[in-house]
Amino acid sequence: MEPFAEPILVTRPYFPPLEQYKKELERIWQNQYLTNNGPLLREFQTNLSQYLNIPAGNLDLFCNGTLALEVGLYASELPGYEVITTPFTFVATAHAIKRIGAIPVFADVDPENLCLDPAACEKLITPRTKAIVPVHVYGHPCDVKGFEALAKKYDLKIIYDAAHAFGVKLGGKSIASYGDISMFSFHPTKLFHSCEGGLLTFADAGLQAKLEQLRNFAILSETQCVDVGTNAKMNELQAAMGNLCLKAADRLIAYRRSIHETYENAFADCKNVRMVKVTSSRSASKDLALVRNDAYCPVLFKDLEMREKVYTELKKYNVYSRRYFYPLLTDFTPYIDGNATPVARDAAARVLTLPTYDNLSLKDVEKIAAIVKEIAGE
Ligand code: T4K
Repeated sequence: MEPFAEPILVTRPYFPPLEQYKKELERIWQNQYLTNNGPLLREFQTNLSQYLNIPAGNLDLFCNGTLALEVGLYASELPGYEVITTPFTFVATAHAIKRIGAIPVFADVDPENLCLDPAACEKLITPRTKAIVPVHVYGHPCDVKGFEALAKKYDLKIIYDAAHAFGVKLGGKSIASYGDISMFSFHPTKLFHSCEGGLLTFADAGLQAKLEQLRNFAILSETQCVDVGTNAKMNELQAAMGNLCLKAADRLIAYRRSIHETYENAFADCKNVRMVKVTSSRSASKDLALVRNDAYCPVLFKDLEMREKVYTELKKYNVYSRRYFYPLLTDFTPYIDGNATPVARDAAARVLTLPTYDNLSLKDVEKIAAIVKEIAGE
């Protein structure tokens, strides 16, 4: 098979029509407001509230997902406590926990959809555990009922890292409605973005004022500072991009569905490669109706050797897949940990995320799948 003429990246950001963005820039120039709760940010907040069907008092915008999570964890009063999370995620999840002075404890994942496993978490709960941070990895829904049960039984906070899960619905409502807090990343590698950006949604509307304070240095006035805040504000250029991308979100999600389906069909009869399942048959939430977002296209190979071969050889065809998420966080210096997480370790060794984005044609997806099968064998 011939290599692609242009590089095929694991993802490429959606760019709204330039003319539309120029119009938004003109508004910013007229407003003479660039950041600090400007009018476009407030508009973006209203638009997201409508899109997600979450009251405007239950969400807040940030300059990126990492700081959003950090501020959400800090506001939940977790410093000094143990927080259980997954080692099979992007490193930002653990960084946010550690940077606020909490102690990340790593539990294993569900073998089917690779989300944190509530049963594995339960075994690690101690009197110092105050929260669990499950990740809806790849946009796959966690076992929200399982975590709800743990929260009740042990009086824990559940704070979802929903960085990948924009647009996902579960049980007829946004996935943002589950747990105490959810964090969404609006980084350009996500299917919905605002250049950089992050969103927190939260069950307790009383949290909003605290989050707004914390993301603005925790200053109340020119003469009052009440906590150790930070600067995590989203600016007007980000909000302008977010507003335009939101108009395209449903179409982008629908197109990713067709890309995912194209890979699914191509690998349906393969022994050496298979798609990771979106929902787990072991999940107590498996019967909740799911609207998926197909944010990523992760596949599992027979073993590490084969995954490495495919990852390397794809580059000869001008295809740049990524090993999201390899290595495990517990292999990184700050997080080396004594807990064994064999399911996560096995997945990290065998997983590869294949290209998916708006401008990738289905014909090209078929060709990528054919190349993968040629390298891995069927
Ligand atoms: N929690 C989870 C579970 C996350 O996955 C993330 C972020 C976070 C928390 C934190 O959220 P943020 O603070 O980021 O909002 C990327 C992203 O930087 C990161 O946002 C993301 N997860 C992670 C999974 O992936 P890299 O280092 O792999 O990105 P990079 O620069 O290699 O880009 C990937 C591909 O996209 C490349 O082939 C180039 C292409 N690309 C990228 C950008 C930014 C473009 O074509 N244009 C672009 O503008 O981390």
